[in-house]
Amino acid sequence: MVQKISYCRICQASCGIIANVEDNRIVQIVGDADNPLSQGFTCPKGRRGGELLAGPSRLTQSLKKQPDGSFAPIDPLVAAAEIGARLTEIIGESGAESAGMFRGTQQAFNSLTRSIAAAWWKGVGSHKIFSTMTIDQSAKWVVSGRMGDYMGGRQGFDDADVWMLAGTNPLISVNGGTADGVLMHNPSASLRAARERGLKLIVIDPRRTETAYQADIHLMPVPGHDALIFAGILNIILSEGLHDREFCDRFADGVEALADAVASATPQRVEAVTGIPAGQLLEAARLFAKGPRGMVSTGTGVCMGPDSNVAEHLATCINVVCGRYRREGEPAFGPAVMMPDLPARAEVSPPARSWERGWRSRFGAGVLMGELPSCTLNDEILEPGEDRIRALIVSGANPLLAMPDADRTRRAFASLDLLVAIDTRLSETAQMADYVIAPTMFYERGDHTMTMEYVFPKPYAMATGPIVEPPPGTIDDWRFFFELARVMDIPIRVSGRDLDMDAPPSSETLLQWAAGRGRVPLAEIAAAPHGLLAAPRQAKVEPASDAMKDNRLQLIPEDVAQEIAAALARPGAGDGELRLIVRRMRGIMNTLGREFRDIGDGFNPAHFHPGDMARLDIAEDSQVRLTSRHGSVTAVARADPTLRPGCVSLTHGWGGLDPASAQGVNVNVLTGHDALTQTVNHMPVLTGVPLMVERAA
Ligand SMILES: Nc1nc2c(c(=O)[nH]1)N[C@H]1C(S)=C(S)[C@@H](COP(=O)(O)OP(=O)(O)OC[C@H]3O[C@@H](n4cnc5c(=O)[nH]c(N)nc54)[C@H](O)[C@@H]3O)O[C@H]1N2
Ligand SMILES: Nc1nc2c(c(=O)[nH]1)N[C@H]1C(S)=C(S)[C@@H](COP(=O)(O)OP(=O)(O)OC[C@H]3O[C@@H](n4cnc5c(=O)[nH]c(N)nc54)[C@H](O)[C@@H]3O)O[C@H]1N2
Ligand code: SF4
Ligand SMILES: [Mo]
Repeated sequence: MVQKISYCRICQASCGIIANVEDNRIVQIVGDADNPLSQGFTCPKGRRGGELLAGPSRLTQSLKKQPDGSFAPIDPLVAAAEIGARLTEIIGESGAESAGMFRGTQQAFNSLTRSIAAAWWKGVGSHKIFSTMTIDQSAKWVVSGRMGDYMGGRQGFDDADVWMLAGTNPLISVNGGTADGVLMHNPSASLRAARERGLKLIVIDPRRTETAYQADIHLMPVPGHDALIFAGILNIILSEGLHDREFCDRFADGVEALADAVASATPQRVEAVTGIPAGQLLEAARLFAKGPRGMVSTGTGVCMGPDSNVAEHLATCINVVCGRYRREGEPAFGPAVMMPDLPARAEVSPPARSWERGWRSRFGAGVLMGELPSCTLNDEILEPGEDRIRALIVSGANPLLAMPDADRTRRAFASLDLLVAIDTRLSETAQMADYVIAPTMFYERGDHTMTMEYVFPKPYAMATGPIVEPPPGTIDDWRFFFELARVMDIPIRVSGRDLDMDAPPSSETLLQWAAGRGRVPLAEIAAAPHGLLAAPRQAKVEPASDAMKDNRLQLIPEDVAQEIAAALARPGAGDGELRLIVRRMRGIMNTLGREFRDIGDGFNPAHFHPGDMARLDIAEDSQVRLTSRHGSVTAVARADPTLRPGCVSLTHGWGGLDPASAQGVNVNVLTGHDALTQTVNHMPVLTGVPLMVERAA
């Protein structure tokens, strides 16, 4: 048995690990205590990572769908040649826009795939590129696009006096919201330590989560009204004059108009709609405003609700009016080590509103951070039109379960002329595909943490080589895209270099080039086996540059003002109304990890407050029928006293193509496009969804 040092790539936390390897198999994974970022922490799914490589669900060869619907093995290079030829044919008939690409979470934790896939896609010339971000927290992109960004950096968690976590449960998700590395490693102990040094924690969550248990104030609202709650908090701060006037005068436009816009959100109104006692809201707003340091950060509970864009906008307004950013002369924070980075300056980068310029889809969607909203993908495939998507490449994603409106997604995918899934197992999406490409997995390939740097709490970097050999039939994700490009005669340019299409570089060379503009040479990073912490990039926040010094954050542009008014007028829940809310499981990463059958229940139960179960005469472990305006599923009921009454919490990522034999149910049968779908990012409502519940026969 040999011990190998590496890092886990199941999620963004990138925890350092030590693996015991025997006969090319990982038999045990433990946290690496010498890793300066994660310091020995791992989560249960990370410790089980080896099973994903060698377990029964692992695909070790690529597959091609046969006329009778079965799969037969195919060499990945032969598959690339056939797929490339078919794509060329479809594009020749219907134009470049008839090809689409969908990128998922597991594309993101692999430094080379995204850039090579993007370079290939540029040559394809289609705008139809989608990712899970627009069914996740793209409200953050929308806020930045409409408000602008302060470029001096956010205040940090380590020296904060107060922190507000809304709609995020980092003790399970290791994702403290706004990508600033809050509570990313050993979250439970880190939070306890922060509170011991005096941090005050405010949590807004309809469930008394693992995180909320540690809160000084836990606001437990009816789900789906975060916009009103944040408006209520702003109203208290601005009407009591608790805001940071100096920061506002220097960097923000529209403070008075914002105060007017939120004036109707009185503590009494917030209480009437959300059930948060008026006194508790006042206490939370004043505690946060007192600071003096610390931020509001939000997660999926806010970004997946109705009015998600304006809720996120108002949360950011709380940070702005309280001035919770690093000022000129304060210590700067920059996580970039291998990534090129902008210097921290006390200035504002103006709103870009990229979606208002350039190309627009026939469904009215503009381009947001280079991509189109995933909620429009089904229309792009199903609605007749000249640029209808006929061919779709799915990379590191399982949209059949992840996308809202599951039944329609399935119809859409079934109608494609070509569906290709690049996946390490026969996911639900792969099962429907014409070709399934079996890639290598983490621990079988070298990589570095470059693309994750922006979410790390410290300037940290690690490089790893492969620690086991990949199954012989597999191909690196990036290499498959390279092969498609070669077949389609598309040149690939990455890291400022044109690749020789007849002689692909090695992964090591590509990783080296990718990190070539970093401030620490890759050789130095690779020589630190446990990863390294870099010295701060820049000591202090610099003054504004001449070109940017007059820019200001736009707190309340016209479209935002209208959306605030609509959100604040939204009625509360009717008597006895139940609402579906989002939840994540410790042992599962979206749809990945269901193969660990002994983690959790092996399915996704529908959790109810015991009082609701009594009222509806639902027994523990009995079958219940959940019906929304989009569809119905039958799930197993479980009592969960941590929930606010009226909430039904059900994890996504379960269920399958055949409900009779699937583990759990697909919650996205209950979600979809409706009147509450957001402008700009077309974000659907995935939490706070009204439900009817009845006992199933
Ligand atoms: N174990 C595990 N970790 C994961 C993942 C996983 O699947 N499993 N997924 C990863 C991914 S892709 C992401 S995007 C992140 C997400 O990370 P988080 O955003 O932290 O996700 P959750 O832990 O579900 O926390 C969301 C919280 O919002 C609450 N909530 C529900 N509705 C509302 C509402 O209307 N208002 C408010 N204020 N709160 C509400 C829920 O009760 C829940 O506690 O996690 C990542 N980490
Ligand atoms: N109702 C509801 N829907 C949701 C959510 C919710 O909270 N509620 N959450 C949303 C969020 S935040 C997200 S991020 C999405 C997640 O949506 P996805 O990213 O589509 O979901 P995953 O299950 O993570 O899909 C990743 C796929 O990549 C495969 N994979 C693993 N390793 C590799 C690899 O090395 N290479 C390749 N090519 N493939 C690999 C896995 O087997 C898996 O099938 O779901 C969204 N959908
Ligand atoms: S939190 Fe868990 S899944 Fe994420 S990187 Fe760490 S060990 Fe892996
Ligand atoms: Mo996500």
